[in-house]
Amino acid sequence: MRLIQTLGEFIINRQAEYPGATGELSALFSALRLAAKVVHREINKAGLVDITGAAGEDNVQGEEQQKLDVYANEKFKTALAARGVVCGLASEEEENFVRFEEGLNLKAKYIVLIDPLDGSSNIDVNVSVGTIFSIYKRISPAGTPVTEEDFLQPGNKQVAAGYIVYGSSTMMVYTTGNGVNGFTYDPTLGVFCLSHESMQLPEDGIIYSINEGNYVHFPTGVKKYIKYCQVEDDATRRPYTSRYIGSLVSDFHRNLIKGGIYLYPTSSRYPNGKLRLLYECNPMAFLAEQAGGKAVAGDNKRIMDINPTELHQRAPFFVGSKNMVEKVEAFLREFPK
Ligand code: AHM
Ligand code: MG
Repeated sequence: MRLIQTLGEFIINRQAEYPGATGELSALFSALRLAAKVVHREINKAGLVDITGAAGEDNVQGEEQQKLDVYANEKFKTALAARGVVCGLASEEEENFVRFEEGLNLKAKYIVLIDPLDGSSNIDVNVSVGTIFSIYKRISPAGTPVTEEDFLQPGNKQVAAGYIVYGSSTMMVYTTGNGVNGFTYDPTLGVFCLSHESMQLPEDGIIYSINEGNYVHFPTGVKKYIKYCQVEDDATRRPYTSRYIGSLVSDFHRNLIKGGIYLYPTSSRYPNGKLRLLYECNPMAFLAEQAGGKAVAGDNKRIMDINPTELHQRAPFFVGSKNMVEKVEAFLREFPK
C-alpha cells in the first residue's frame, strides 16, 4: 500500500533539507492550510446560506453571513496573525497593508500578500474559485513596524507562492523555489495529501484562455495571436481549444496540468491590464516558472522583474506553456501598437 504523505509531513521533510531552517515558514504554511480548510467548508455550502438565512438563523459561526471574499480575508488574516511568524499582510480586500505587531509578530521576518478569494463572482453559480498567496522576507529591520517598501518587492524576491483551488476537489499548489507540488484535500481526514508531485507545465499546449468578448479592445498583437490560435494547422495541433472560466486560479490550474496559455492583456477598458501584480500575477508567475513555464507582461517583460510602485498595481499578464507565451511575445514584438 502506498503511504499517504500529508502536506504537513511533506513540509517537515523538506525543511530537513535546509540546514538552519527555523520552522517559521512551516508555521506560516500551517496557518494557510488551516484557513484554507475553513474557507473550503464555507464555500461548499455557499448555496445553502440563503436557505438557513430564510429560517431566520445566523450561519454556523453564529455570525451574520458575510460576503465570502470578506469572510475568506478575515479567516486568512486571523490564522496568519496567530502564529507569530508574519509581521504584515497586504490583501486585495484591504486598501492598505496591515501590520501584525502583537507578541512575536513584530519580530517575524515574513510578509504575505494575498487574494483571499479570487474569481468570487463565480461563487453564486457554483464555479471554482481560489486563494492566491505570495510570501516575502521583509526588508525593514525585524522589531520595527513593516513599511510599504516591504510589500513593494519584485516577484523575483518571493520566498514562496501558491494557490488553493476550491474546485471539484480542493487543492493547494505551492512552490518555495524548488519545484511545484500539489496537495488534494481529503475532507474525511481533514488533511491535504500529496497528489501532484513535481508538477511540470508542458512546453506546448493546445488551450488558450482569454476573455474573447473584449476582442475589439485588445492590442493588435493579441488580436493576431488569437487569430493564429484559430487557424487550422495539423503540425501545431491548431485550431487550439478555447477555455475560459473567468477564475484565474482555475484557468491557471487547468493549463498547468494540461498545457496552455492564459492571457489578460491591456485593453481600452483596462489600460494597464486587470490583474494585480503583487497578489495575482507574481505568485502565478513564480509557480509557472518553477514548473518550466513562462510569465510576461509583454514582449520580453518578465513579470517577476517588474519593480512595483503600488500595492494594488495592475499588469498585463501572459502565462503558461513556454512556447505558447513566446509565440504571443513574437506577435507583440511584430505589432507593438
Ligand atoms: P477578482 O480578483 O475581482 O475576482 O478579479 C480577478 C478575476 C480573475 O480570477 C479572472 O481571471 C478575471 O478576473 C476575469 O476577468 P473578466 O471577467 O474581465 O474576464
Ligand atoms: Mg483576484
